Amino acid sequence: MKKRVFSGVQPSGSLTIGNYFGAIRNFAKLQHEADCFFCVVDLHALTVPQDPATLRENIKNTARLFIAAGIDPRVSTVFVQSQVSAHSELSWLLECQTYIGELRRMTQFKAKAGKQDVVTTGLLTYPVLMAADILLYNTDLVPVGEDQKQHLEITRDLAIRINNRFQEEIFKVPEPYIPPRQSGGRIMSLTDPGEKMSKSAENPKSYITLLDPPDLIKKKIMSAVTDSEATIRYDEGQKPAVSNLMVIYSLCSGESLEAITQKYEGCGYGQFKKELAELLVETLRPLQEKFHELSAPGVIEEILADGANRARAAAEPKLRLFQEKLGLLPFA
Ligand code: ATP
Ligand code: LTN
Repeated sequence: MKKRVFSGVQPSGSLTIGNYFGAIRNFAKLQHEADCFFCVVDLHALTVPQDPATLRENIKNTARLFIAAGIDPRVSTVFVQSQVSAHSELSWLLECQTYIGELRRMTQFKAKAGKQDVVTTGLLTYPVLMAADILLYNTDLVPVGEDQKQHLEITRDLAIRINNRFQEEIFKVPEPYIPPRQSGGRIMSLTDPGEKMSKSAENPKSYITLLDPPDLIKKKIMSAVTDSEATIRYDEGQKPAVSNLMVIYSLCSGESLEAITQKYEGCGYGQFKKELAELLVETLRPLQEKFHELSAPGVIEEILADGANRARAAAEPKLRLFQEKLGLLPFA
């Protein structure tokens, strides 16, 4: 039996190279060995304010980028969360099994709540909806970046809690699939190497999107912060900014961090950055070309309609099972 893989990406902006190296590139790799579901989690994006027209475009563009990055919609199921109502339905049932205290402790909640004037309940219960996404599909593996580790732990805790309560395996307990930092698990901001690169950050110089044109990529890399030492070596603690650029270089070229250190011995940051920018432009070029082909009217809509049908069929039996276990009436 093939393993089941599920992951989601928020349509909260244009996807960054952090999303790509941390998650989406691995989606494309996993689809050949596992039965994969990749979801544009639009309901999660609503936990912070969104402009409706922009959100609608971002939902379609996120799905287009999945496919441009190598996900084959005939092999993997690509769909939009709000089109499969089982996600919202299970989320409520799980909320009734979740403690407020465990949600308040989430670092992402604390960080995002600190930036809002008012904090909605959705921002707090966000990890429960994520648990619903994952648990509906009997998921074995969840490929995500390092920042999602805590959310996966709460998903596992919920599954274990419910299975214990009913004394049977209702939900499969999923495993995280998180790359080490040196392989893209946490790509840092180009302007503040203490923060992760994020598509909803205020300063666009802090991130590179998958659709940035070559000139803009070059500008952003050339203006990325470094340090005053002027040597290229990997040291996360002492040289976080340069280490981050080296990780991006290594992910683009396939060279090890040691090989990059040797190659640039005695070179200044200027030459290293210039070559990194060129590498990144070449890495993103095929993806950008494919993205534009997918922009023809109706193409992505058809893929998503088919994906939603497949996802509904896979998700509904689990929702019905849990409803019945809880004492709700069987579905007529
Ligand atoms: P937002 O800025 O709206 O919070 P985000 O850019 O953090 O969004 P998500 O949609 O939350 O992106 O994440 C999609 C996937 O990309 C998740 O698996 C997440 O762990 C991964 N990811 C996000 N940012 C990074 C990063 N900087 N490095 C590695 N992986 C990342
Ligand atoms: N919370 C995740 C997005 C997300 C997700 C999921 C990831 C929502 N549901 C299910 C994996 C599996 C994020 O912010 N990156």
